Amino acid sequence: MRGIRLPAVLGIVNVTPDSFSDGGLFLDPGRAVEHGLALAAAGAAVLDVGGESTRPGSHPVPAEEQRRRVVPVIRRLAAEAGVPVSVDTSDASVAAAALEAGATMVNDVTAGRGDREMLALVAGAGAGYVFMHMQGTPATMQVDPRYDDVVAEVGAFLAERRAAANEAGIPDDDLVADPGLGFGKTAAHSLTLLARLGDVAAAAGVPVLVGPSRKGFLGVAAGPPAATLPVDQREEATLAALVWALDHGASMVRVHDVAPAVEAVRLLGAVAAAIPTDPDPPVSWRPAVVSA
Ligand code: PMM
Repeated sequence: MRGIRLPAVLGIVNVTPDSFSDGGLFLDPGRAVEHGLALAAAGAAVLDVGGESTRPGSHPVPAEEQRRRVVPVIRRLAAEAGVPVSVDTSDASVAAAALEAGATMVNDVTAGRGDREMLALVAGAGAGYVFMHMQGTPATMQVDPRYDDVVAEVGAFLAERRAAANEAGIPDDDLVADPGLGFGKTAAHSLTLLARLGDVAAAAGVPVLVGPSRKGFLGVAAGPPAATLPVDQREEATLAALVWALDHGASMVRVHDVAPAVEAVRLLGAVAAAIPTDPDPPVSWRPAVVSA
């Protein structure tokens, strides 16, 4: 992704009354801007501003209302935050208004299938583009999602949407693919996508973003047996998931709580830098000899 050093942390600014974990907290534009500035100060490389919740069971928000929510926030963050601003929308008219207000990236959970104008708009603006896999629509996507092979199907979808974006004039340097954790997927599907993220990234052919932050599959997988962690107790599981993802092929993570994610990125970088390259390493780095 041009202009963004990878791996990168995207900080979420939801200007919505009903997002699943922070709905209503930042509906007031002043509070949303304050929150975005705090996320940038905590090390977010990008701020992702959205005016439409895509939580399971949600319905589309009219474009005019999305514009009313996000444009004033994006205008101020683009001027003051010192980091690129992305707009989380699948509506091209909302994306156009956001780009005009200073956003330089579009995060589209429909990967261009929600609005036929989207790919051409992004290409014409020379903007960055995150395109995500989703089975169905938010209204019904969690009603019995099914795949024969979730990794192959999501990988093929991302490859097809990358080709469509290229065809519309968006170069690979501006593209980021997202397997869409929790979007038309059971907990097992999301875990399988994380487990085989390297295969998903190879199929996509462009940098990969994942958004595990506070999602339901974490509550299922990290909670005690036969229980689910409530949404306000999923930060540790979020961190574990994103460390796994960054170590297995992700180049970007989209999170609510930026500071721990930034620390995790730094730590992974430090560990990677400490990997010995010496073909004849000192004794302490050699595996211990276990005698029978
Ligand atoms: N998740 C949500 C919203 N937008 N965009 C991308 N690219 N990937 C995601 O996983 C994603 C997204 C839902 O989470 P939120 O309501 O907390 O923002």
